[in-house]
Amino acid sequence: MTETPETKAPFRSGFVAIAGAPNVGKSTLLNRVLGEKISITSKRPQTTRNRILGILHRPDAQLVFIDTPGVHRPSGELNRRIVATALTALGEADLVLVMVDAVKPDPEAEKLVLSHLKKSGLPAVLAINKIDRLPDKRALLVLIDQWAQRGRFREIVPISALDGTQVDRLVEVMVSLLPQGPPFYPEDSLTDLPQRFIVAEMIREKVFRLTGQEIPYASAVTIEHFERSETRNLVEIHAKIHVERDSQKGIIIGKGGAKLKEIGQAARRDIQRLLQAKVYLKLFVRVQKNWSRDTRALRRFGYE
Ligand SMILES: Nc1nc2c(ncn2[C@@H]2O[C@H](COP(=O)(O)OP(=O)(O)OP(=O)(O)O)[C@@H](O)[C@H]2O)c(=O)[nH]1
Ligand SMILES: [Mg+2]
Repeated sequence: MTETPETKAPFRSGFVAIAGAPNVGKSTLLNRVLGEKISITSKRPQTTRNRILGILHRPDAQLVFIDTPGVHRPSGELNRRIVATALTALGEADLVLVMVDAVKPDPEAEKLVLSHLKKSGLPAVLAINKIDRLPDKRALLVLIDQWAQRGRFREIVPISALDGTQVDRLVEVMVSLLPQGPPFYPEDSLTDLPQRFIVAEMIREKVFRLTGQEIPYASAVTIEHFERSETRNLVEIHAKIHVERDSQKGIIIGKGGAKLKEIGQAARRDIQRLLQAKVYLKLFVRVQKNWSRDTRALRRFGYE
């Protein structure tokens, strides 16, 4: 009996920055790839405000994804910091995953991303997302053709982050483009973010999803108290939702406290799943005038 030597593919690892216009589905893709929700999503643009790191472990590779805020022309101090966060992430990456919306182009943001990509000299893959919304295959072929002319992508992969179409294929492509090398993070780690941060994000997501008008953009969340009782598998959390005006506080609290209750209940469900424990969540609303323009407040709320 002859034995053939094992031809094992070399282990690959690296950082993948997910970059694109606001609302194209970057965070949805990250959650889909990880099979866990660590990055918040909403139908509104500018949901993500920080660099969100998520680690995918495979037998042959480790992909460290950096989900970034959507790139746009910033107005105001908060937005300026948010966009800077996104563009800085490019500097950390081995590979850039550019994401675009198949049905809603954003020429200004796309131009900005492409020009930074070019400056970085990094290899890039393009994901054309939301193809579930395209009328037919022909429309997709036209899009692929247009994008092939616009940028120098190693590969263009049409996907649907929402229903998972072609996401596996996209991951395979990215693995093949990563450098060879050992993993960066231990096998059981999903993110480098503290649990408290993700908890605050989950509350912010409910504010994004359950309130309208200017409220989402005028709010930030901080965790004031976080205590785990191991004996009872219970976590007690007190969080503050900061808004800029009394009128906004009124909207968040709602008639007889109904809106705040709704936000709390929805957030609690997500947080319980994340922490694998029963959660006692208490929410407070605080008015801090013009926090989004106040350097100290921005830093305290985590927007460096
Ligand atoms: N139909 C469809 N909707 C999608 C798909 N992927 C994401 N979405 C939706 O698009 C919206 C924006 O998704 P997000 O993941 O928050 O987008 P993002 O790029 O992270 O946005 P920012 O953080 O604001 O930059 C949400 O309502 C998602 O459900 C997709 O493949 N198909
Ligand atoms: Mg996002």
